[in-house]
Parts: sequence; structure tokens; C-alpha cells
Amino acid sequence: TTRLQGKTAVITGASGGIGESTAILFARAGCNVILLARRKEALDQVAKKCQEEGGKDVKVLAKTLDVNDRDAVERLIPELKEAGFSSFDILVNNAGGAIGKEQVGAMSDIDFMLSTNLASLMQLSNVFVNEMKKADTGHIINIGSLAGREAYVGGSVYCAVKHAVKAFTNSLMKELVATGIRVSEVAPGFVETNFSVIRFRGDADAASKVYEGFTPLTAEDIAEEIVWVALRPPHVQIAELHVLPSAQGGATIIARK
Ligand code: 8X3
Repeated sequence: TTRLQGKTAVITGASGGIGESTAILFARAGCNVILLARRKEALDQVAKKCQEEGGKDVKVLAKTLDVNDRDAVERLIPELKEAGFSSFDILVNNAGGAIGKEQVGAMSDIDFMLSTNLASLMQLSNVFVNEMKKADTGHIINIGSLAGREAYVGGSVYCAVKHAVKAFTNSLMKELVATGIRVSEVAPGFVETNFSVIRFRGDADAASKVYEGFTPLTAEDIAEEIVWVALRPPHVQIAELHVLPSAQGGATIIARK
């Protein structure tokens, strides 16, 4: 048995990448999982894997949600209660991403990055904190980034957004210090997922160059860290955890062979 058995984790961006791996590892640890993402078919596939990993004692729900839909996020908890969930122990704000490597880029890309990575993370944090306060227990885990630790060429908007995620998460941690709610930021460096394909607008060759000549982190590496953060005893709060590939020392410091 683990401390996660019988608990419930809500994961955004659960249809792939870090979100998918995190959902699977939570289920394996005996934790009920609520998977949120836009793509229903991909989400259903992940839900199936979670059910296989978790077995019959683990409840798995795949629910379509665009984190940028403010009304849908407001309705989320009542709808999850209707679906049979009564408590929410962990929220993993994982949905997010970068679009474009050019300087700044189009306003639509700026808005998308601000909304997906930041405003929706704030709204989801707020909605779940209000619910967690009723039971005076819970854990918000926000996915930050190396891009929230340093600024780099081609990352102006994304780095700004991820710096804001770090500041928001740290403020929230301080605001909730007298409650039973823990707040953590997990901030990875290079993780090989669909992240760079989206960042390079579908250019798979450009994306794969990011991870060439060294061993990047995998989605499962970060999922292990997220589950580890959640597994700490209640009096231990991992405020922030910055995880890099061994061959990476910074955004532009990579030992490629
Ligand atoms: C993604 C990682 O280092 O490309 O958050 O900003 S990085």
C-alpha cells in the first residue's frame, strides 16, 4: 500500500506526454485518476492503460476539457461530483506548451501561451484550492520549466509565461501555508515528448534536433518525480523541484556527442 491508495488525482493535459505518464503512474500507485484533455480518443486510450495498471480498485475517468474554456473549468468540480467523485486530493496542472521559436510571434500565439500555460493554471488552481479548503487537505502540483528559471533566445513569450508559473506557484504555496494544502512546482529541462513538434509547428525534423546527441528526459522520468512529490508524508512539501537531463546544464548548455 502507498499513501496514494484511495486518493484521487486530477491531471490536465493527460492525453499524452508527461500528463499521460503521470496518470499511468498514479494509477499504478493505487490512486484514482481523473484525466482531462481536449482529445477524447487519445484520452480514452490513456484511460484504458490506467485501468489496466490500477486494476479494479482504481477509479478512472476520462473527461474532455479545454483548459482555456473558463466556463467549463468553473463547471468542472460539480460535474466531477455528479460523476461520482467526492474528494480531490491532487491536482497536476500539466497542460501547456510553447508555439513558435521566432521572436515573439503572432498575437494569437501569445494569447494561446498565456492562456494555456498561465491563466488556466491559475483558474484550475483556484477552483481546486477552494474545494480542497473544505477538507483542509490537498496538493497542487504545477508543471514549471527550465524556461521559468532562465530566459533564452526564441523563448520570449514561453519563458515569460513559465517564470510567471514559478512566481504564481510560490505565492500560492505561501498563501496556503497555514492550511493542509501543499503546493509544489516541478520544473523540467529537456523532455522528449510532442512538446518540440508543437513548438516547431509540426516540423518533426527541427523537433528531433533538440534532443540529438544526448539522452533527454522521458515523460516517465518526470512522471516519477511528480508521483514522488505527491508521495511525501503530509508534513513534507517539495516547494520546487528542478529536473534536468544529466547532459544538460541550462537552456543552451548541452553536452552533445
Ligand atoms: C520546456 C523545456 O527547456 O525547452 O519547458 O524550455 S525548455
